[in-house]
Amino acid sequence: MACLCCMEDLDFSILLAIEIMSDYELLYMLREGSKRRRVGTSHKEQRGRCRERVGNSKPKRTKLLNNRNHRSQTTTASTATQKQNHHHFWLVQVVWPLVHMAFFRSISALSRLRSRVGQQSNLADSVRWLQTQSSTNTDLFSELKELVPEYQERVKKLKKEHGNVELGKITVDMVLGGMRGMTALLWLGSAVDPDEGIRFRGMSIPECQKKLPGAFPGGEPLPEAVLWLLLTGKIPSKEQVDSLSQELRSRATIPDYAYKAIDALPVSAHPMTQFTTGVMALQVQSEFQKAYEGGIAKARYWEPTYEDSLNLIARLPAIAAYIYRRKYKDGKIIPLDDSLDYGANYAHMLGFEDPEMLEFMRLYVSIHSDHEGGNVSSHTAHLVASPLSDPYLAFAAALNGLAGPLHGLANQEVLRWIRSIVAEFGTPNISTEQLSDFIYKTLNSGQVVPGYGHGVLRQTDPRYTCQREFALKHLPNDPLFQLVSKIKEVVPPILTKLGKVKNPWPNVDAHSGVLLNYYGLTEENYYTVLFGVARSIGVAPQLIWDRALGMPLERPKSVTLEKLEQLCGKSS
Ligand code: NMX
Ligand code: MLT
Repeated sequence: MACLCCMEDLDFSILLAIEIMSDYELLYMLREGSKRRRVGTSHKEQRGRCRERVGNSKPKRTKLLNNRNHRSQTTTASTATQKQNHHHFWLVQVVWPLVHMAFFRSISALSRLRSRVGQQSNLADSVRWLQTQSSTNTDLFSELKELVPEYQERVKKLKKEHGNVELGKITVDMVLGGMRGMTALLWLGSAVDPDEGIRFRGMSIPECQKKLPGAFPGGEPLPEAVLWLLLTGKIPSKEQVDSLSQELRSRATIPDYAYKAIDALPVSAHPMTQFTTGVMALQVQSEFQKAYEGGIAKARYWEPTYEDSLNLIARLPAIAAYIYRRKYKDGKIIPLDDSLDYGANYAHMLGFEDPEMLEFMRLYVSIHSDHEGGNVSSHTAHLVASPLSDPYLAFAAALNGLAGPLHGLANQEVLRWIRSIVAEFGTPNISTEQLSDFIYKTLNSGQVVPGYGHGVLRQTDPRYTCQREFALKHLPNDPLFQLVSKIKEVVPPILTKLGKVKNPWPNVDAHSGVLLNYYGLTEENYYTVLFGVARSIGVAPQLIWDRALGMPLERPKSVTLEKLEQLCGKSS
């Protein structure tokens, strides 16, 4: 700690303290490790982790302990009472080695941090780096289990000490305006800044692309990595992500009755209707429902919620692919490939093998996963889960919200609209004037321009931008991509001129369709199913945390029109 006092840079001191704390945490783990209840393979892995860490420091420890043994033997010979021996034993055998170890590890931490901080742009980056370094556990459940008490404590403290802090005021506009701008939900995984867009656990999309493991070096972030990040707040290593990929594959078996439930619908049913039906059929296997009926204690609700969530995420691609093949292809199921990651496997089961399409699917699923808690699908899932409905019930409800054209169905509407432009002019290669006329035609017929505008964003959606970058790299000459680029120039000034649109810029849905179409997924009515599969990766972590944090049943207060008028009369 002496080193800390010499530090001029406060950030650096904080980093050092974090590193030292993680060393003490390790000592604590070594001591407490045997007491922990272990689950499945995670037990082995955590034991492995302890062994590995002990193993690494063994030479130092052995030397120290040998020295202490030597001194201890000498001392024992010269002391008079057993009591003194006892005290000395603890001092020499336990306390002194621990102090030594912490000291030397702090010195080594200091030197590691010195070199590391030089490479980091800011404190947040360095803290995240440290968080990554502090975990080698490849079992997500046990990783989460370690975090739960800490988060519970934080929430308890907030409630106890700051329960009355005001976060804003509620206006009539908010009540009549879809609760825009009303901060009323806790959501751990992500937050949307109106100008910068989404951050997953504080990380922007470019940061995720740089720091989360991909299928190959420099590849797009793997959806499994996003899941790990959203759930734990930690950047996973490639080893952790590979382990999660494997775990998801091992959970991906679909009961036959789920296919039969979908088959009971006419093939003409919209893919989203078929998808929700499939998810409802999967609910039959809910671990949470079983555990609740078996009388599980509230403190452990999150555990079967975790099981349901991982099973749900694991099984969605196969259900979704079945719907695609049933509706648009030969109806034959393409089995999961045990060598592929989550996003690539989904593409493979749909029937695509082009490595570029597989890579696009990784990006697609990652960026569509989460968009804080207030969007219709995420909020719906959280609301429906709040009376302890299990994750399948909650997610099926979320999908029904996603299926609305102002939310997730917009991706379908965008490609349909783009196709109608091409149909109108007989070519995608049209002038700015022609495009402008078409946009006015859309608006004058009382429709919205799909893919533009947002409830929170006030700038171009970074999810649009990263898809554009992908397109620029892989399909710059695609005529529909070029049309999408032209639309991005022409729509915003027109929407701005209307004077009422708060965000004239493109959102995530403005771009995805042309990329999917380019790679051969041309059936736009299916696009929202892709969005739905991805959204499970953002929603499920929050459902788990809702149970771990004991979040209550959601039940806001409504107001009648008469009461609202009366309240307004009073305040004017
Ligand atoms: N085209 C035409 N009018 C629009 C558009 C648009 N793209 N966006 C907003 N407006 C209108 C909106 O209909 C409203 O008109 P009115 O007062 O006559 O009802 C007015 O502008 C004010 O709306 P905003 O406050 O700017 O937007 P709001 O937060 O209410 O709605 C959306 C957000 C996303 C629902 C809206 O922008 C929209 O309908 N966009 C097109 C559909 C779309 O792309 N949805 C996908 C959103 C992303 N996602 O994946 O979920
Ligand atoms: C989403 O991804 O959920 C959409 O952008 C809608 C939203 O955030 O409201």
